[in-house]
This record gives sequence, C-alpha cells and structure tokens, in this order.
Amino acid sequence: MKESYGSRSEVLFDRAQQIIPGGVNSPVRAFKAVGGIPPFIAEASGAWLVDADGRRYIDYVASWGPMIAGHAHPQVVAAIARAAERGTSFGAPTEAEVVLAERIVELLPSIEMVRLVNSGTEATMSALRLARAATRRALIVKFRGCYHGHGDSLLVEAGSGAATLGVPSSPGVTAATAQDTLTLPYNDLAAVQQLFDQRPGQVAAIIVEPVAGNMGCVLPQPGFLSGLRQLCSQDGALLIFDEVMTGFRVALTGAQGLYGITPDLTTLGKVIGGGLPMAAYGGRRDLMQQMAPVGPVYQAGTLSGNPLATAAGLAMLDIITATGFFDRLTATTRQLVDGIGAVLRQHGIAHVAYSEGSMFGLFFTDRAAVTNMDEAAACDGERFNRWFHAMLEQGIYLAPSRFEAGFVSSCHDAAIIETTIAAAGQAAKRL
Ligand code: KE4
Repeated sequence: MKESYGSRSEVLFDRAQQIIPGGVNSPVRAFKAVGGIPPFIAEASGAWLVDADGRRYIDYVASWGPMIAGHAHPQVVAAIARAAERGTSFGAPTEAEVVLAERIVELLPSIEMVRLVNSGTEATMSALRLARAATRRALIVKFRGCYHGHGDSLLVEAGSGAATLGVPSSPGVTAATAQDTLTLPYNDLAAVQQLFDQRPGQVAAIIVEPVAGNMGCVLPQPGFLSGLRQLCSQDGALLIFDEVMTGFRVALTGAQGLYGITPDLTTLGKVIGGGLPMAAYGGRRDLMQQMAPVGPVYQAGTLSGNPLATAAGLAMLDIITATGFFDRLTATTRQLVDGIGAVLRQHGIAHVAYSEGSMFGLFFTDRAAVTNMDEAAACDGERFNRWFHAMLEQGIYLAPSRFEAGFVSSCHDAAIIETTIAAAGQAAKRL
C-alpha cells in the first residue's frame, strides 16, 4: 500500500486490487480505457452520485442503464423494503412474477410468453440456446461492436473475412464454440444478404442491438432493421432483438415499437430490475413453449424472478408508464445533446452526436456519420479521454469508455442539463 493517498477512492482501489481482479466486479468500472482512479461510490439519489470522499457527480451512467427514474427512487426503495420484510427468496413461484410477466407481455406485443432471469447475459444465452433448438441449426450471426453479455457464443469477433467463421474474442472461448458464430459489420444489410446466400438454411438466429449502445451510441440506418426482419423470415432464421439496454429506455415499447419491427425473441434487462438483478427473454409462444419444464430446452436459475427484484421491476414499470414519462425524457435528452453539440461547435471541435430516447453518445471525429464499429474505432479516442476527465473534474460522471452510451434519467431537470452544458463549454477549451 502507498504511504500517501489523494483520496479515499485511491485507498479503496488499492485494497480492492489486492483481492478482486482489477479491483472491480465488472471490467469497464476500472477506468482502464480512460485512465485514472475510479471514484468509489458511497451513495446516490436522483441524478446524483456521491463518492467515498463526499464528491458529488451528475450521473450519466445510470448503472449502465437501469436507473431511468433516478437513484433511490422512493417508490422503488419502498417496494423493495416491503418485499424484503416478507422474505428475500423462496425458490418457488410467486404472484409478483406473474404480474411482472403480464406487464411485460402487455407492453411488448411481440412477447407472448416470457421467462425471468438474473442478467442480460443469461437472457441472451438462453435465447440463443432456444433459437438453435427450435431451428435445429447451429450458426448465430452477431454484429461487430454489439455486446450481448459474456456468454461464450457471443464473445466472438469476425474472422479474416466478415462472413468467415468467428474467432474467440476472449481466451477460454474455444475455437469450436466460436466457429458457430459469424460476425458482420453493423448496418451492413448487403453482408447479411451475402451470408444467407452463402449459407442458406444454416443460420439459427441473428442477434442485434436494435440501437447499438456498446460501440458508443450508433443508430440503425434506415431499412437495416426491417431488412434483417425480411431476410430472417425468408431464410427461416430467427430474429432476436437484444433490448437489454434499449428496452424501456428508448421508448416504452422498446426499439421494436419505435421502429415497428416484430422480432421472434427479445431479451430485456437493466430498467426492468430497477437496479436489482433482473432480466428476461421472451417472444413467440411456439418458441417459448419449448423451454423446460414444458419443452426440452433447459434453462434454470436459483434467484430467477427473485421477490426483491420483481418488486423493484413492478415499481419501475409503474413509474415509467406514467403519462408523458418518455416524452419528457426524450425531450430532455435532446436538449442535452443539442446543447453539448452547440458548445463543441463554438469551440470548433469536430464531433458526431446521437441520441435515441434517453440514451446518447458522442464521437470526436470529422466524419459526417458513425454507422459501425470500425468507424467508431477510427474516432479520436485520446480526445474522448480528455473530454471524459475534463467533465469528471467538473462533477459530470460520463461512461468511462468511448464505446459506451450515456443515459438520462427523469431526475435530470433543466438546471442539471444547464450545468452539464456549461461544464461541456469549459471542457471544450481543454480538448
Ligand atoms: P448483463 O449480463 O451485464 O446484465 O447484460 C449484458 C448485456 C446484454 N445486452 C446488452 C445490449 C448490454 O448492453 C449488456 C450489458 N451492458 C454493459 C454496458 N455496456 C453492462 C456494463 C458492464 O458490463 O459492467
């Protein structure tokens, strides 16, 4: 341990790194991409985080999406407390799980049946297993820059040629596993068409982030999502919308409602747990009925549909289904992105900014658009890191990686947006 520390976060980070890999329980939290010591967060409320040294930050990470109604929302906290007093886990069916499942099915018409799980990773792993079982096909197609959790089949990147067999993107993923995953450029419908031409009847499913939030925030080009729908239907492959991030974030009806696409399966997470471990996968009844114990496809989980997470999820749905919730949130996000864009332009900083609903992203580039991972990676990462730290020093907590998205909550009021835009003006001077 060092003799002197600048902050309590530094002390804690030093201790943490002795006994937790990288000092964190999820890699992106370690600030490796941007450098520096991650603030250890002691508490949060509304749009604000407070770190171990008492420093306050306006939060645009929102726990990577869940906190759409702000931190420690009274209705969510009260619902969790009430549930906890009645027991924290039973490993048995409960009424609340039925109610939550009914609410999800009611809000997302493509979902006729749904299974609750504990993480987005579990949801996508399960959806892929179901797709392979239902189609009796092995190949999965994903898009470079899209992240769907850390399941082996999804930690795969493009081989030498885009449509050639995948190669593992992490040690520990076997070549045998990776070869059943093909990776194509996001927004490249011609590449998808070419793949189906080359491998007709072999693709079990295409899994896609309908609005990408893991290469920065990248929007689907006109016709991309509808093209995927059409190509999958023609070939008999399933279309899986990974809405773990976009579900109940870009719109109450998710990206599928916003873009008018009906996927065969959908994965959800983040917002529906209100900050507790809750995710889900669901879709066509004829598919979901193949899941154990009704059907032969196995998936299970000790804490699936956990009473606390279910209570939090139901409270969240009560909050976000309030009239005008998403309209206000989308308008606030536009004000933020437009305001930041204006100050960057005033300082001659070339950039591209996107938002969809209450998720947003910023790329430092003189390109007119960013439509896929290669274009995102070609943007100025050093300038992003200067931007990140210049904002953090002013108490604005952005995602510590240029390949992440930002999130606005219903607690980000006009004063907070103005403060953020003013901070962006100061940061712009240092880019
Ligand atoms: P989890 O297993 O982390 O609950 O969900 C995986 C996942 C699945 N699908 C999408 C579209 C996702 O964005 C995620 C997880 N998102 C990351 C943030 N980019 C979580 C943050 C982290 O890994 O710590």
